[in-house]
Amino acid sequence: MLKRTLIAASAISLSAFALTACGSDDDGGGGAEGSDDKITMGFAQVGAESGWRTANTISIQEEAEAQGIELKFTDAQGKQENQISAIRSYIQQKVDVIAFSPVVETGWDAVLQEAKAAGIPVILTDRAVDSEDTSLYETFLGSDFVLEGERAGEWLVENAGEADTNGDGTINVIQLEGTTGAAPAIDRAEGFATAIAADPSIEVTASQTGDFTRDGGKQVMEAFLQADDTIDVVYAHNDDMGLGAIEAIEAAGLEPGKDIKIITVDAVKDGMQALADGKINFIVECNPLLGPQLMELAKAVVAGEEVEPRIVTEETTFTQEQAKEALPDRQY
Ligand code: GYE
Repeated sequence: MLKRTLIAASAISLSAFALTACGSDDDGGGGAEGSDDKITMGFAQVGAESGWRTANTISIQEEAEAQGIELKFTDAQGKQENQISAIRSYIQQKVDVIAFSPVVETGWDAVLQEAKAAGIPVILTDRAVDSEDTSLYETFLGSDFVLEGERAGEWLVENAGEADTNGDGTINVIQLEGTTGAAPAIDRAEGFATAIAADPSIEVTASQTGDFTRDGGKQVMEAFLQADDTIDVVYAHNDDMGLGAIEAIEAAGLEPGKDIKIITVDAVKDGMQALADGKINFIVECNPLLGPQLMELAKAVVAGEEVEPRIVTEETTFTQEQAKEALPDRQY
């Protein structure tokens, strides 16, 4: 019911926009051609922190082009305040639809209220917000990060014997967390903790953020290796941090994948190559190719159609053998 009223409200404001837009010169003519029906999307991206993010950005840009959607794109360089200003500027420019991938989960209500008051529909893509008011966005398209963490933990439970690399009967896990406060960091930690609770010999002995970057993963791992010589397993919330950890492990004279087992999330090409090479032991896939679904959703919400409030992307997992098979056809 509420949804219908909202859609009606945004339809009215869109047609008001069409009437006034010809006189507007505030966006250099971009989406302001009132007569043509090309959709303008404002997209506020997190940044360029990882291979996953690069693949996600390319997918969005290519698909906007392919589907004839005019894309205004900003890179927030990992800062929430930059994303908020980008969204405010899209509201001012009266785009038809705003999509964004929130850096962190909290602190979005005010700017989303502004978009709603302006009648501009918002689509969350990749990451969620923790707002109670679900009328502030049309839908959330992205992965189930809790499930991803569970898949990582279940693999470890099933392979606990071989993961006890120093054979002392306990499996000490180091966790490299994603960006603090980001949905995938929170949820991947939660899902993993739930799954490993099935085996009391598995314990997360240290956990710190590497900010989803290769460099962050490397630095945190260097510090952990100096402080602790009983590490059996690294669980990294993304491939890039796992790849950084591999560099630190090799620099310490140890063999990644053997002396220390490594589990990561994403399955981007570099991660898959390291998995096929035996340096990573297991990867949980997280699909970055959200462009096609996002553009379809954008068209639907702009047309005032009702869309599913939550769309979960389909994903799998990869062992070393499966990575060897999948690598030749891997797109990203
Ligand atoms: O796993 C990580 C990226 O939000 C799912 O962000 C995304 C995560 C992805 O930086 O590599």
